[in-house]
Amino acid sequence: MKRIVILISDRGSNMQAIVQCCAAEHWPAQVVAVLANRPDAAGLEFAAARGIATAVVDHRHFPTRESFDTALASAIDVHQPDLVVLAGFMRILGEDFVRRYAGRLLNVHPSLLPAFPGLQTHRRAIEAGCKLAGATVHFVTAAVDHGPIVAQVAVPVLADDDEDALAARVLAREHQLYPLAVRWFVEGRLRVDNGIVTHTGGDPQLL
Ligand code: NHR
Repeated sequence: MKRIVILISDRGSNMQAIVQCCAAEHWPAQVVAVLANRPDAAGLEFAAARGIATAVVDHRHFPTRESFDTALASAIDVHQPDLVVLAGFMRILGEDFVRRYAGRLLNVHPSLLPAFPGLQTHRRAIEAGCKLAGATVHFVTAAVDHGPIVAQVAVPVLADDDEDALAARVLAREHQLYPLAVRWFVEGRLRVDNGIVTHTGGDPQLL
């Protein structure tokens, strides 16, 4: 059984989707812990109610990013994960942290990367007049939102969309995309060559 640790900052709706799919689809994996950088992250209750270990590493209690990263890594390593999943985790992680979990650290970002990395991605897509938006699951590297792309999903941008409307349309598809990508990882179906990720069974990596 592969051991998954999920990091959240708030509701962790993608965490919830992964926990539910993992159980319902009998993945060879278990979500062993959900960790948050905020004590009020609502997703902690969801996890605790399902018997999943939870912990908070509050970034505000650390004087530097490095000391936060070190404490977070210690809290993660207690659970000996095979995979660490960022699910709406909102703190940029430093080089040492990323190196420690290289090749076993995933994120979902709500844009069609490499377009619109970083924050306020939906607003920027609308302002640019994009007709297509979406979400990307990628391996996490030191360059934020620039790691090897595992899978993507596309949605239309509609003429009267505001940020919230577009965000909701993208998020609904993230809840399909992210569990699928995590499942591929725990089933050992992903290969990375020169920064290009392929599904070894040839499954489509665009939903
Ligand atoms: N860390 C690394 N090294 N690489 C990535 O690809 C990362 C990462 C940490 C988080 C998620 C990402 C997203 O999906 C993610 C990818 C937050 C910020 C940010 O600017 C940027 C990207 C992402 C998440 N955070 C501010 C900071 O100073 C804090 C913002 C806040 O607390 O609301 O860390 O979008």
